[in-house]
Amino acid sequence: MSIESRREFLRKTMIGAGAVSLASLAGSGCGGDPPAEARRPLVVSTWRHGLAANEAAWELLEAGGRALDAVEAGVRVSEADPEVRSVGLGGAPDGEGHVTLDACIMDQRGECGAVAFLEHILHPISVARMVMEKTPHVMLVGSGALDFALANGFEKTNLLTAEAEAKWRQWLLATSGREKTGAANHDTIGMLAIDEQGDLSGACTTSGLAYKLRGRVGDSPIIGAGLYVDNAVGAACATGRGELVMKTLGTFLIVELMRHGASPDEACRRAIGRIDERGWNDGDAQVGYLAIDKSGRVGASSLRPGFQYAVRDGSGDNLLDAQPA
Ligand code: SD4
Repeated sequence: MSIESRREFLRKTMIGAGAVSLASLAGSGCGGDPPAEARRPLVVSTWRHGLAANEAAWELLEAGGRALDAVEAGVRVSEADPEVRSVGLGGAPDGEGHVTLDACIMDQRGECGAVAFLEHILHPISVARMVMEKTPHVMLVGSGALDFALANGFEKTNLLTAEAEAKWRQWLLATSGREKTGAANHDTIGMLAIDEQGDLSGACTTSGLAYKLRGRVGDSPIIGAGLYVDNAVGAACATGRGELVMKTLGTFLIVELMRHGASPDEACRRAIGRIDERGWNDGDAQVGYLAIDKSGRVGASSLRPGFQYAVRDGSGDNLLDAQPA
C-alpha cells in the first residue's frame, strides 16, 4: 500500500469509528450504547405474536443451537397459528379468496432461499430453507415452488380458515371486490437471531397484504427488501406495505447504514426517512423496520405509531414500541 493510500485508508477508518460513537450516543433504549460485551444469544421479531415465536427460537439458542435453526423454528410458530392474520394458516387471502404465501431465510454465510406466491403449504419458511440448501437457486415461485415442496415431502394443507373466509366475504360484499390495493393488516413475522457462536441469521414469512391482486408478491420474500443479513455487520427485517420497502430496498439499506457506522436505531430511522424523502408516505401506509447489529444492539422504527417488536435474551422477554421516525 502506498503512503497516500494508507493515509486515505486511515482517514476512512477514523471517520467510520467516529460515526459509530456518535451514532451510539444518538441511540436510545435497546438501540443505545454498544454493550461492553456482545449480547448473545439474542432473538428479536416483529409484532406481539413475536413473543411466542421468540420463545421457540430461544429454546434452541439457549441450548447452544444455530441461529439459522432458531429463526426457522421461531417463525413456524406464527405460520401454524390461525390467530395470526397475515402469516401462514389463517392468513388473509388474496382478492379471489386464495391464500398465497411469501417467505425467505438467510444465514451467516449470506446464503439465502425464498418462495413467493406459494399456495397450500403450511410452512413456507421451511420450503425457502430447502431452496437454499438443496438447489443452486435463491427463489422459486407459484406452481414451481409448490411442485418443489410436494416433491420434497411437504403436504397440501387448506390454509383458508372459516374466520378468514368470512372476513374475505364481508370485504367482497362491502367493496364488490373493487379495492385491490390491500387492507391494512400488519402481522408479517420477521425474525433475527444471534447464536452463542456470534453467528447471525434471519427469516421472514407472510401471506402478504389482505385481498391483494392475485399474483401480487410483496417485500417479504425479497432478499434486501423484507430481510437482509450480513454476518460481519448485522441484520434487518421489515413489515408493512411491501411496495414501499421494495422501492427503497429497506433492509439492505439498513445493513449498509450500519456498516458505515449507524446504530440499528439510527439505521432504521434513516430507512424510514428514505420513504418520506421520496414522497411515498401517503399518511395511511405503515412500514416497520427492526434491526440488530453484530454486538447485539437492537433498533426499530416505523412510518406511523403502533409498530411493536419482541426481544428475547438471557434476561427475559420484552414487547417494545418502536419510535416513529
Ligand atoms: C407485504 N410486507 O406483503 C408484507 C405485508 C406485511 O405485516 O408486512 N404485513 O407487503
